[in-house]
Amino acid sequence: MSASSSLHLHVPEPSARPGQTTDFSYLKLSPAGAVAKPPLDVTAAQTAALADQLVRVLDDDGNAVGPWAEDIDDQLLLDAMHAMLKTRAYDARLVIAQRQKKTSFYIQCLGEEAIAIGQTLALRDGDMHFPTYRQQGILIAKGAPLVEMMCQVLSNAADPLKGRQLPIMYSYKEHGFFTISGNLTTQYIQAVGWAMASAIKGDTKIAAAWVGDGATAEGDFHAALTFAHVYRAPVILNVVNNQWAISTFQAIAGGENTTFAARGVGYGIPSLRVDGNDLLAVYAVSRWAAERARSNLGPTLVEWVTYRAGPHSTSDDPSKYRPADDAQRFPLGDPIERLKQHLVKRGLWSEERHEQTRAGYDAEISRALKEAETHGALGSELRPGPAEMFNDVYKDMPEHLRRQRQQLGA
Ligand SMILES: Cc1ncc(C[n+]2csc(CCOP(=O)(O)OP(=O)(O)O)c2C)c(N)n1
Repeated sequence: MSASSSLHLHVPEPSARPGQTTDFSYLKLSPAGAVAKPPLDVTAAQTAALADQLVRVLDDDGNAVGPWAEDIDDQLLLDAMHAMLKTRAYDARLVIAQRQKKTSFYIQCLGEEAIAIGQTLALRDGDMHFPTYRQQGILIAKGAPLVEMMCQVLSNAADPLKGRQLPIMYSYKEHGFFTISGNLTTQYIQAVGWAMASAIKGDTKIAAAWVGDGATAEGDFHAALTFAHVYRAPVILNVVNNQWAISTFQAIAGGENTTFAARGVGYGIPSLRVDGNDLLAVYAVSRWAAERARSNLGPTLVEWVTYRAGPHSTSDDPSKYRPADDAQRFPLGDPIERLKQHLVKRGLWSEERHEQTRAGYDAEISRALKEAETHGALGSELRPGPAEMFNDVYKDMPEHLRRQRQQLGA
């Protein structure tokens, strides 16, 4: 390129659009077992090379290999499988409920189940997650009440949030699940503040911050990393790189020729890039990061490489912007299939048991939805009364809100 050629901007594009075939070589995968496990007190600079590789435990044959392969309790792996199957069944049923006009909106986490569930199982009760709308697996892994969660999605008379929130924007303090906000990335800096508060109080609890690849482009992401590094806050900074932010490819959020894990290194935060469809890798790395946080060694940033296998939401049609077979061709496969292969290999699981468990959850979820619907669904009269609209804006209702409530006759 000659120095006198005219300037132009580079606009990143995915390698394929509908009807074409994605070239996934941009992912730069490491073989299972190939990436080192550093000591807990590793420095950010020492993780620079790791942030460009990919921690993986499960190989193509379902064996657990390498330095991150831990002695994981059989029961924990079975719990993870159950939570993943239950989450997938929950999502599938609520997508249909949206099509049946029982709710206005839904967001599934298809293909990303291992990440939220693996990390939840690695943390303790009392730790606090600051999730996005795509970590319902946290609630399901923690055994949150399914019927009540569905009542929130249906905005019905039993909705714990009284119909004030868009479906799926749950809030469960008792399950360590911070109130979801529609404004991307706000929770990231809030998680760091919560972790700082835990340290100020001399507590032992840690926070988990969650964000998507697209949302890392928000200013709050950078503020969160700075604060987390400066005060060595006990927080896990999760970046779920599912390659897409609605119709925009991760390259346009800043992922081209670099990784989201590499961002953390620049802020002085030890950072890893991990196979997000490998439950064993998710669990091992989450435990490592949690142990760092609990040992006052500060934050860890983890980029989880995965693929958003479903539409962004029930309002989205991915066939307009990406190849239809992308999820099937994604080289890290499906997290449930990969764990299944491993569990079968360990003699803990079988095809029959898998199918039975899957069908069992389908039935349980259908029953739960029926029960939730007895409290109302979209379009029914059973819903929170209009007076609820004025409560909880402030701790005590000010005069002008009282007047407005009166004007409504509520
Ligand atoms: C501040 C803000 N800007 C834009 C939006 C609209 N919006 C909702 S989800 C989304 C994409 C987020 O993508 P990503 O962070 O990659 O997460 P994913 O949905 O893939 O899990 C956008 C742009 C929003 N909710 N908030």
